[in-house]
Amino acid sequence: MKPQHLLLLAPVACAYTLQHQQRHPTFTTGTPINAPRQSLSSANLLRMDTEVPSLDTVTTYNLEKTLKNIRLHKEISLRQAEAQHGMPWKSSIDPKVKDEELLYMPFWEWQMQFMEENFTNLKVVPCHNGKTDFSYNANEKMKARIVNLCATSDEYRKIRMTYYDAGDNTQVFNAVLYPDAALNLPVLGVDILCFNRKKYLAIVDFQPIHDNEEDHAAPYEHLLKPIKEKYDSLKGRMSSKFYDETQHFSQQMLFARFDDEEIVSRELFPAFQSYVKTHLDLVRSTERRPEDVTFVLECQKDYDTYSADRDPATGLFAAMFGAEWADDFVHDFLFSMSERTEGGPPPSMPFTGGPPPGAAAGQPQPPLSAGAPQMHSHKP
Ligand code: BLA
Repeated sequence: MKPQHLLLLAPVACAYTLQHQQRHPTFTTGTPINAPRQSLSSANLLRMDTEVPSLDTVTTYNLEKTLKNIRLHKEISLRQAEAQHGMPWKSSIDPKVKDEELLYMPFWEWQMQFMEENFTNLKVVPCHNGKTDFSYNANEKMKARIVNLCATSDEYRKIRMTYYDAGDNTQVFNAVLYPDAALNLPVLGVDILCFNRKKYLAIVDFQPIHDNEEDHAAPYEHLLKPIKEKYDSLKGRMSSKFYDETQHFSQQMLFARFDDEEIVSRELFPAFQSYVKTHLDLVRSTERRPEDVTFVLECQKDYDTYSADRDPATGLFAAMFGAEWADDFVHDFLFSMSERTEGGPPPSMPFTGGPPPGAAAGQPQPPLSAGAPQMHSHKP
């Protein structure tokens, strides 16, 4: 989270900031503690957007927790936030699509219901970076639209969900759940895509925040193994085109490229449900260690930076919604603790989506956009 994320919550953020500044005079850019009152003006708050470096992760975490407990706005429920953009949609933005228009909407709907029924103190968080509202975007001409929801609960520091609908061309459901930072546990990641109604890609994983499983608060791969064993079509291996399978991916990742849509309802949906439930069980059964917060946040931040640098979707979003929106979306919404590469190139790779034939389970498989130039150069 960057200072600009707090702009929506400006009055309280500011009050808290000033109070905090008095205790920790080095907190911001060196503004004198007894700076004139004009530092409270909205003009100054907006200047924070460009002039103040990112808050440190622990300060941000504490700030978020404080803000969470203060009723600033009229709080809206998860269902109200969902309904703001007419979700769950019943038909595609592309009128040409006929059957099963929104292939992955049942994933969204089930997760919403599961969260409502099982998460404690579930609250909506604005999808905003102070400049752009990321909750919805559309390219009417290209017949593509995206909807995003962000929330928090006692169990999860950040929950985000995305549905991308571009008719038969592309359907995506993407979600990440970050455990509360007092829990040194893997992040739950979901990326499920369909291209041209022919090629399907699915990844669901407890994404490690450390190189070794044993460095987490509890081992977890043994919980996933019996689930994965039941689903033969989800035992594939990712390529090395975008990510490194040894970093932030577990041995028990569900991974599949396939061309038979039946697999979605027969295997992927129940497997996804089991992984989500098992993740919540893990979160619930793990003891909180407040002394781990700083460390865990740093690890989640590394995960964000790694993911933002490599996210193949940046090209897709740049093509549909413009390079600037895409870059901000990736760094300020999807992976909001990520550090941007200084002077890095703006996202420009057009998304090709040209699907390869399916490959056998257990073998690394080429990406759908094989041959396209890599988007982001990795940070040094
Ligand atoms: C691959 N994910 C991809 C690709 C796209 C997306 C376009 C490349 C497809 C290809 O050409 O083969 C799409 N990623 C998205 C979208 C969003 C996004 C639309 O973040 C955001 C809304 N990706 C994740 C998460 C995981 C993940 C949380 O965002 C982990 C579960 C995994 N996506 C993942 C992997 C690949 C991938 C591992 C590469 C597969 C491969 O190289 O074989």
